[in-house]
Amino acid sequence: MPQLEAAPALDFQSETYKDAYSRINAIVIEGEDEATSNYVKLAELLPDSHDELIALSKMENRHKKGFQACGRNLKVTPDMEFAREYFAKLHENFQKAAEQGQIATCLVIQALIIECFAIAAYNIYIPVADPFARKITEGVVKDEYSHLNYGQEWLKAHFEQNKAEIEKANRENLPLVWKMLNQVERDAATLGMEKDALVEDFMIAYGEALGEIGFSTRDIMKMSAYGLIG
Ligand code: Y39
Ligand code: FE
Ligand code: FE
Ligand code: FE
Repeated sequence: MPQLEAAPALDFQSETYKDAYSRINAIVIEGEDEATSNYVKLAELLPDSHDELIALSKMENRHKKGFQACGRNLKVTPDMEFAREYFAKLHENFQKAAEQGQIATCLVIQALIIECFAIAAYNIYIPVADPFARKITEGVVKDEYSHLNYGQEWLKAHFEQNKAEIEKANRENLPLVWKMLNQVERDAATLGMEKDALVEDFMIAYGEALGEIGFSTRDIMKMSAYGLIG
């Protein structure tokens, strides 16, 4: 459901807001940091796209710096320990896939699932963000679409030989994102971000990406359902 227009005004300096921000801001910083290293790893695995992937990695590092500035601007200390724990399982799955040279799995985790999570979160955050963070996030979200597009194009070009691996990666990783979303539902609501809106934006972006790659509507329905049933 779309967010209501007449939401109560947010007090960006209240202790309640800043407490929730310390976790959400940390998640975003940690996510951008992991994305930075994930694209370096992908650059090693895909020598033909090496320079392009290094460029994506540098964008992620800039995003991280932007979001660190958002935290400083609100005088919030991000809870990085919480954030590292938050990403631990997805991080582990990416590392394992990279060690085994499973490029399609790495791309599903970073360039599809994590990018769609970022796109949903940033689009929903922009209208309720403080003015400083809004400007930063508007710049960042444009980049995230180009990252999603990279993954989409590669998976589309290598669809037939990777279809089963993509389905397996979806089944193993989509439920994790669902848990992650549930875990911060309350904090997100404190920042004015409704879970329903996040889920809706995520599913639209993710479903469209799967369709672009070559999955049928029936496949997309089946694959999306794994998020819900775990
Ligand atoms: O590709 C990217 O830049 C993605 C790493 C960033 C992840 C962002 C994760 C956002 C989760 C926010 C949760 C709000 C409910
Ligand atoms: Fe990013
Ligand atoms: Fe994630
Ligand atoms: Fe990204």
